[in-house]
Amino acid sequence: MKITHAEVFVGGPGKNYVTLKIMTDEGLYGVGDATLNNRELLPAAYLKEYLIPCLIGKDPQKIEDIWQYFYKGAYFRRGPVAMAAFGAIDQALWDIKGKAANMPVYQLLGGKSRDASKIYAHASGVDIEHLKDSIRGYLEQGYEAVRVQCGIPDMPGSGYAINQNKDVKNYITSFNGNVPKEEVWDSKKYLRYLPKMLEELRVTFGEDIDILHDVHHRLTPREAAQFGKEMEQFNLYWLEDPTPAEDQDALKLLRQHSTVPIAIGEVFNSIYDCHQLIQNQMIDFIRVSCTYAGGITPTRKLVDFAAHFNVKTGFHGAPSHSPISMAAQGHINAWAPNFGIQEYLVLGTSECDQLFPSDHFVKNGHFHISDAPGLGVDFDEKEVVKYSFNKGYHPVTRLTDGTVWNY
Ligand code: GCO
Ligand code: MG
Repeated sequence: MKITHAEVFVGGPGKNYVTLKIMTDEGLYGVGDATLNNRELLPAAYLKEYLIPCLIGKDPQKIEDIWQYFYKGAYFRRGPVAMAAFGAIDQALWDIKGKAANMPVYQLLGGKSRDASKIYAHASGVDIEHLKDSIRGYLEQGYEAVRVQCGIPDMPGSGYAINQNKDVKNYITSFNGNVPKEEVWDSKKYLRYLPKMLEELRVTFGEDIDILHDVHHRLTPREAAQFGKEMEQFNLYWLEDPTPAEDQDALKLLRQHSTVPIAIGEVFNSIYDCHQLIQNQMIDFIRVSCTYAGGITPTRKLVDFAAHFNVKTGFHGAPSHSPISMAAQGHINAWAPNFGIQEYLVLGTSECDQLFPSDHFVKNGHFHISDAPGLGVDFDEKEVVKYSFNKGYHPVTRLTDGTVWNY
């Protein structure tokens, strides 16, 4: 089998999905997701200008060899742009291999370890009453786990990921013009309010619901240690990104002071970014995504490595991931012996389903993977022409005195 051509498409309903389609001389094709949120044109250009020309004529069955060829051949290794581009190629090749074998990808990985994989939804509110309504909405749909984010009193327009306009796909992207939106942050107010918020949620919703919370890299190591200690009483499923992920020593203090489960990794691109965190058991959940971490091939190795140190998966599943990478992660989740939970944003608009048709489905807070060969998700080229690229940015955060802080 040979790769004859490959094409990159940018666009989607409310999102600039970057979709790669790889075609072969046997008529089989595969699809992959290279969407790098708010920097979408970069992996698209990397694919078009540098990678696709090297793919032509290669045997798509040699997934490992092709991955090594691009990773080692790049010389400048890792980085989100390159890894998202490699990730899309890798997903598309697994899709082709599954179709050629007439098997879903989870079978190629070793078969199912569970019938369906637990997912968590994003509940948020400008204040606690809105947050509670948002949580109720998910509980009514059968979710057992929710991430909770709430506006902080006296800190207007801030608090990470507060979905003010109920637009699930876009609340972390500012599309307003040529520069990013700016937000204000005050850790003191946040640290004072969060215990009150969680106490009220436990009183209202009881002990059974799994509660997750994302700090989004905003605390100093000392603040995180104090906060983690305080969080123990609320029995969180996890506390995410308490400190900026590139300062891994920051976690030592938190670990010494608290047993709150820690989830980190959405900004990591490879095992080299987290092998020490995993080996030293500084985290409980690894949150890489199959796209930004270079595809199924390296992610599978990372998951296996983590299993030896009792670290579970909790893959990133923000709205920027297209249904293709969600499917790729769905296959890994179905197999992984150390699966924990999957972040999942309900993209299920009819436009999105038309662009990416599939039989995967969500029911009662669980992701059910289809038995279709390959990744089990298609891409409709006729649909994508309806969408054009819209530039967006992540917001920039400043402290009240104007100092730039971590978004
Ligand atoms: C999450 C994340 C995201 C990021 C986003 C950045 O836990 O889902 O923190 O929402 O902010 O992926 O592009
Ligand atoms: Mg996060």
